[in-house]
Amino acid sequence: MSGYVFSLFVVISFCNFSNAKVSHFYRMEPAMNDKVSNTNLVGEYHSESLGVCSAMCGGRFGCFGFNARQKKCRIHKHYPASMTGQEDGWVYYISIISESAGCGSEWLEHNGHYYFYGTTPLTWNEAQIACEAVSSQLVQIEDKEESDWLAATFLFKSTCSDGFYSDCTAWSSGNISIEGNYRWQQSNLAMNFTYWNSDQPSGSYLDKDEDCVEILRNGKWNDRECGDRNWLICEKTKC
Ligand SMILES: [Ca+2]
Ligand SMILES: [Ca+2]
Repeated sequence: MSGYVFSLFVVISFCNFSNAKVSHFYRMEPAMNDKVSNTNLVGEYHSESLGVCSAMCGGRFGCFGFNARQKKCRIHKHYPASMTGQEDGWVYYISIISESAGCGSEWLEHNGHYYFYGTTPLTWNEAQIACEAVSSQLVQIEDKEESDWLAATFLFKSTCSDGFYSDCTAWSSGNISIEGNYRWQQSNLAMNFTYWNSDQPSGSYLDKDEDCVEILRNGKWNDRECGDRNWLICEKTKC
């Protein structure tokens, strides 16, 4: 029963999803269109629009189909391996990150933790939701070794521009907005170790709302406005 209560909560809390956000979390999967399957099916629901349908899915399930003619929404926990029935009007969307659920090849292991690196530009809140959708959290950095490894592995690229803060950066779970001091948001632990880039954090003395923490390509950190779109790194301790 608790599962149903949780699902209802998810639907309510994601009602502010807009159609525009669909493209940040999902990509269309034309191979599934005009078909149905009961494999991994969470349910079929009435839905007035694509936005409402994606809100029901909420970034927490692997994929969903929307049928505009029938105003129906089919939510699948994971991508179904085969589509068994033919039914016109269905258009399907697959979560960009949920495809990497579990610890598949896109999760890199380092010191017993697993890391996923995503280059779909998301706000800090969206990035947090995206990591939670695959049973992980935005990365929490315990020491210099971890920060240096993350930067060297995911962020330092020959294609980075000269603008040090303009690309090759990624959200961590660091945030100052709720408690008034820097914490790792999802674990709610205080930051015992910090590794700020020179002149950072700058939000307080510039009087700007730079409440979220990103990692730069040199492994050091910058406080940045949470509504900015950025790459993300998710971390989990078990698969
Ligand atoms: Ca960590
Ligand atoms: Ca800053």
